[in-house]
Amino acid sequence: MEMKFKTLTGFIIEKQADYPQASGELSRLLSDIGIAAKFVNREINQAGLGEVMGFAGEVNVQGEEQKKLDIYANEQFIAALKSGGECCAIGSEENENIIILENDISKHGKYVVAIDPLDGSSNIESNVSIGTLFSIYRRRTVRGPATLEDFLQPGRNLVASGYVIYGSSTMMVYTTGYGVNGFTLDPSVGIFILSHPDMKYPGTGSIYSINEANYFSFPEGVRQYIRYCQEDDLETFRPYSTRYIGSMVADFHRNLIRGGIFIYPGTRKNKKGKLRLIYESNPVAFLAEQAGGRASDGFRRILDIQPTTLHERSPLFIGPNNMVKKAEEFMNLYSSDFKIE
Ligand code: P6P
Repeated sequence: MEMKFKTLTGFIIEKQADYPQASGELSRLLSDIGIAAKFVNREINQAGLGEVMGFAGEVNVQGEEQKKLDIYANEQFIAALKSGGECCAIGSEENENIIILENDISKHGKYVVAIDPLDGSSNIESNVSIGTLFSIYRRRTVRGPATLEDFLQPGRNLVASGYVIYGSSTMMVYTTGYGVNGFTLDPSVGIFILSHPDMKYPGTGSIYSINEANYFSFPEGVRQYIRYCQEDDLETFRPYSTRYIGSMVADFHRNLIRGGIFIYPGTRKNKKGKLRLIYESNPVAFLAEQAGGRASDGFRRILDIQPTTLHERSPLFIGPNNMVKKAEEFMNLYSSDFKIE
């Protein structure tokens, strides 16, 4: 009897021929991420039950209280990447400095991985979907341990990126530059199954996602765009619907499927906004472009931004092409002083 579905592992191997210099290392790396995701998924599903909930009493580099699941997720992805041997260093939201993997099999790894192990974790108690974000680069340094230089690459150098969303079902969505594919975890057998082949933004969208509580600190271009979204115009499906859950992976995933723009802009106080360029904006920007969409900081393509530090922030405007372009029009018209060179 023939299996009627494709598993993540089978799909990765099948698509391996797409990768230049395909030698299986990237396939192994993606599989390692899938394995760690299953362990994190199990803990999240039990979080409401066990003593795993609640604060771990430690604080991460962002100065935020760390929940135990943050730490657990970080440890799981580090362990999986260490054991796989394809990755020689990790940059994580939970660690101030990069983690060099110097065990015998990892130190020769060709890739470095940037991760946000559990984005949106403040939503854990309210059972809102949360996610893991990952970005995979080829290391730039040629000998010795990896360095920060291996992570300070513009997103256009990404070899692969993706996320795991832990929600009503758990999915892994990723791209290697040849389209976006989504896999749903069948927890009864512990395998990810291809459920969303070749994901693309719908032709146009009618959702806008932004934390409007910050309205009065937004640039005028963002305020004008919000008013544009709220105007009556049947031809352009306005007023749009506003949807914002405060968990970027969940907001991005819904907007990718139903068609919508997500904006986390800079404000007068924080011109670079809140989201982190290397392990939050870049991975979803790669996915968005591969799904026929667009991602910018309101002016510049996200994937062209040259990072200067591991945890630097960037404003994020991401979604269907026409929606992001419209928002950029308002930014150029009203808020060119927010341009970051
Ligand atoms: P705010 C979660 O903490 C996060 O980093 C993203 O997942 C989310 O989009 C954003 O912050 C929400 O931030 O300021 O709207 O609560």
